[in-house]
Amino acid sequence: MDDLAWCAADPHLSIGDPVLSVFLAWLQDFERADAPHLVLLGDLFQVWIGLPGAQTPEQETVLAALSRLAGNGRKVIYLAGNRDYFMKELARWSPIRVCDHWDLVTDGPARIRFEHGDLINTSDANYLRWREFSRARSVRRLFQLLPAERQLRLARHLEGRLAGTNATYKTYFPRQELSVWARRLKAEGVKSAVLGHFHLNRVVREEGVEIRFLPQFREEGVHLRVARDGAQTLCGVKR
Ligand SMILES: [Mn+2]
Repeated sequence: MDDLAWCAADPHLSIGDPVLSVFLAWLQDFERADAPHLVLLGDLFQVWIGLPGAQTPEQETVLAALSRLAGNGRKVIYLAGNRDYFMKELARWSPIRVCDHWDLVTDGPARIRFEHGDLINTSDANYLRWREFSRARSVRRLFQLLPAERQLRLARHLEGRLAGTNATYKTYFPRQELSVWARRLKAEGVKSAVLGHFHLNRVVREEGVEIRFLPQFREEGVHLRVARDGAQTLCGVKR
């Protein structure tokens, strides 16, 4: 095995979700493979609150598996998505590294940028304000004062609120904003990027940057493997 990284996007796991066992089996496959990096492109759960008291049993199970990987020297990188809250907090009490974007350095000429993708549509000011507000430190402090079961209930409420925002956001493809984003990457010397969030299976070229939209783990049952030379392959997931 010469993979540098395995990557999955948008599992959107929920309580009692049958896809949970598929995801855990995939983590076991990753454990058996030699790849040093596990890159999770965000929105791993329907809603994930990164506070220690707010974890569902499913989240505890996944965290235990991810912690075991990290304990064995694997790097677990989490790109925060729009269903993820207070994830910087999660990075404080778990071995998961949380980022808004992250670059994989390959043996080939290209660095590969990984990002969830919800921040690209800069014309959706309402959404960006909501993302900013819901993740603010003051909001987190208030949230932390609530008992765990109220934290979870509020999480469900947030989920409902988010559904509307997300639907509006997904009704069109932000071609223009994507091009602005790609230009910035190019200026940073990044020529290749991987995005989740859009639930598309597509590779496009914008401003000379190759952008891969990684399809949803739960719907399409695929993940991405990146070889040491930077070559990308979409692979199926055992069900
Ligand atoms: Mn998303």
